[in-house]
Amino acid sequence: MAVYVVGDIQGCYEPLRQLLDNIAFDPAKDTLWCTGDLVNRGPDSLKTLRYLKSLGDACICVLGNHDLHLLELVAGGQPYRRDTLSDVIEAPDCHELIEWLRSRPLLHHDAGLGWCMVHAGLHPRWSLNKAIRRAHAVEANLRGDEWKTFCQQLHHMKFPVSEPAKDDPARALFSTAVFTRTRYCTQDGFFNWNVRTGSSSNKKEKAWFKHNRLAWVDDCNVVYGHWAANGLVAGQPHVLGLDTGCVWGGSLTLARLEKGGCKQIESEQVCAVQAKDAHSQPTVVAGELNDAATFAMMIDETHGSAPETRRHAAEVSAESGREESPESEQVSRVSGGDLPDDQGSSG
Ligand SMILES: [Mn+2]
Repeated sequence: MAVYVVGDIQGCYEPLRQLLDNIAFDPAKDTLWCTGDLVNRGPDSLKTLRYLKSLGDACICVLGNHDLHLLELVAGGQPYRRDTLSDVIEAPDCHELIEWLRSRPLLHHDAGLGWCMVHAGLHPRWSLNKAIRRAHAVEANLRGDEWKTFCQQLHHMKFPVSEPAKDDPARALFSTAVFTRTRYCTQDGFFNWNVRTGSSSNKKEKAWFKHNRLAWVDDCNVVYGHWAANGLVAGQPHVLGLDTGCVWGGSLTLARLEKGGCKQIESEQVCAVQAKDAHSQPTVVAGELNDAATFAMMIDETHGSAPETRRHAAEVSAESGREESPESEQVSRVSGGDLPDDQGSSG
């Protein structure tokens, strides 16, 4: 009866299955949480979706920006050059998979466990209850009859940098961006949707979980993905960041969640597999859930504490900055209009 949470899969189906084999995941007893970005850029988006859907109630996924991009494509949006979503779109069961995907939540909260999961982040001024209300409002749009209209808005419109008024239709766009794209924001809730690596030049902007006053902090711990350039964020008071960039040549990381919070996330609760590139067979870098030594090694590799691995982290960060185009290409779309794929991505 364990709850496991895995970081951004992005179609890396083989590493996922290897990771689940390593922990002897049993869907009859265990639950798998996924931090979103289930699909795109990796080789096996279709297999990944089919497998996660087949797990039924044993799997809880929140939506990430790449998952929303898939919904946007089905709703008539334009594909990006590096998309690897055509296998899903051309699949005979595409309709069933899309219906399943658009009914996934943006936020999942387990009160008994004391953990909440989102893809990217939360607003510093949102309590947990307010965040749940904001997520429900977006989910109603995605699950409703007008879901394609909403996805077209997500695809074409610019995200507000701060929260619009209650009756402003852009509020749902802003909430969607908070849950699925957040990295840097100010204490007052002004979000920078463009900076994704390194640090922001605006001193008031910090990583969303690093502000002094966070309205949700007394209500739950938060597990998230999305920020591969930051690598594994563990041992923090309130957050657990699990996107270790499998699709960029990093690793796919899984943790076992328990009551009591992030400081209890110790070595024996985390394991990871690494795929040299997204198309090769994964190798275990920290496959024993109780092997503290290999876990420490993995932190070095993903967090960049040794010179060799700092370089690796920099490569991952540069790569993700250049390639994560459902974000960057939206930036180019709204600011530059018809820039080619690779331009405008530096934000
Ligand atoms: Mn993401």
